[in-house]
Amino acid sequence: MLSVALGIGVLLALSGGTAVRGCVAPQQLVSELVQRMDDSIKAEGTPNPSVLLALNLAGATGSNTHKWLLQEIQEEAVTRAQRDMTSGEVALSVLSLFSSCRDPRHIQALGLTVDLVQVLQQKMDEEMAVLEEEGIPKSTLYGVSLGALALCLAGAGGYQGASVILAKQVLSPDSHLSVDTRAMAALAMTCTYGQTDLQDLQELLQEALSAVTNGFLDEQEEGNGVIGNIYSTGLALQALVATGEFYAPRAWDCAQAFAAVSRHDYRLPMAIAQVLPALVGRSYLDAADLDCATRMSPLQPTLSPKLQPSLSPRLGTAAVHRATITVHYSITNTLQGRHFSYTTTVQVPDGSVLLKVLQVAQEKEPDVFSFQTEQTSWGPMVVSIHGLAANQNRRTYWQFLSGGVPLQEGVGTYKPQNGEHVQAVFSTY
Ligand code: B12
Repeated sequence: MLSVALGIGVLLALSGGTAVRGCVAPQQLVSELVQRMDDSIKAEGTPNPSVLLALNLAGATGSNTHKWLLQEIQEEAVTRAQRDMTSGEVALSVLSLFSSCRDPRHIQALGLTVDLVQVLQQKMDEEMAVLEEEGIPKSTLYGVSLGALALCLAGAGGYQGASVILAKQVLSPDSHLSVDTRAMAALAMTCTYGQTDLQDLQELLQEALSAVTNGFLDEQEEGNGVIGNIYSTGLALQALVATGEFYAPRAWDCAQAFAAVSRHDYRLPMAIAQVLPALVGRSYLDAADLDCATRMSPLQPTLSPKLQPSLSPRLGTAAVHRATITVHYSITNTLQGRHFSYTTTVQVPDGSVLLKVLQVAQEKEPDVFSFQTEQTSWGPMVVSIHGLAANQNRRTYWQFLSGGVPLQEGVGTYKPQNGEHVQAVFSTY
């Protein structure tokens, strides 16, 4: 398993290309993040196209787990894309397959064939129809951005209209898009800008891209390298890598940003997958632009013996002698149907993740604190509490807060402190 082709240094030396000059992170950091992602592949179970995409962009393509992941993603594409995937999920599959030197228009596995680009076009048509009718997309603007980016890289129709909407949203003072969404929209708009000769469209995109990227540079300065939070910083850095011409002649202090990234101990494969491309001077825009000719020669592994195997997050259930902490936990719904509000106090081993708190609360009072999770690319997402389920059509979800401030991590990652009060509040997005 540990035969990841970590000849990263070699590849980086070869790649050059699209990297912003001087903006490449220390090789040790890159190798360690690649290793963590590679270790996660089989442990996670569900194939994650973002991980494949990031490994390819970092040039780490030689491991057996990489091959296995590519095969799994192709199998998922032929069996699930049309029926079960959102536009964003199909787009991520398209990007990951492009970066694996596969033609997403012709994916074959398990004796089946699928044209993923066509599937994506259909899903984006649905997004656009809902957007035009209701002013919000079927999924999210983040998903629409991913879709527009993938269609643009595929040279397929249907991304220009989406990019116009993204540009208008970015420029609207009322839209309050997250850093993550603005970053993904910037990648889609940059691709569109490069593909169009329409002057009106170019001017609109230029204005939007200048607004997003200058905003990111301001936020980076204010946040000492962090743009939004540490988990949105990866995508924001990818956008800054790809959009130099829209903030020129202003300079980007990439060293400050990379120092902030180096200080954070990224463990979640998904978080690593979003930050890693920027650390090697690349972005999702480069997915269809990798050198497939040199891909076939496996590199020698240069694995550092210090690297730890399997660094995926774990529940705090195995500790035998750990001290316990007390956590207060509330669930509140004042949004829909019968309103309710309940609070409990539980003891869990010190260092437990929030999911453990929910589990102990449920064991104590199953009639009140019952809950359900769904496995996602970011770990377990709480989709229902006390019988009240999140609903994509109504745009409702269970939001988690501590001291009134939204958590920046999910229940599978966040570790509450002794005496902390965590609230789950049924909310809209
Ligand atoms: C859109 C979005 C949401 C939407 C999803 C709605 C929907 N039906 O699509 C809503 C508003 C519900 C949401 C909720 C939360 N989110 Co959110 N979300 C995003 C965003 C902007 C895009 C995700 C996406 O569409 N990806 C594309 C699709 C194709 O991929 P996907 O894997 O199928 O996407 C699914 C998962 O991402 C999942 N999801 C979304 N957010 C989260 C968060 C966690 C912790 C988990 C486990 C799953 C999850 O919902 C998506 C649709 O099903 C990302 C930004 C990013 N950088 O990735 C943040 C992001 C993933 N979210 C984040 C957070 C913190 C949360 C919350 C924990 C916030 C809170 N305080 O409550 C909650 C989840 C709580 C819970 N119930 O468990 C963080 C995760 C960081 C981390 N280390 O875990 C991110 C990275 C934003 C950030 N920079 O802080 N989110």
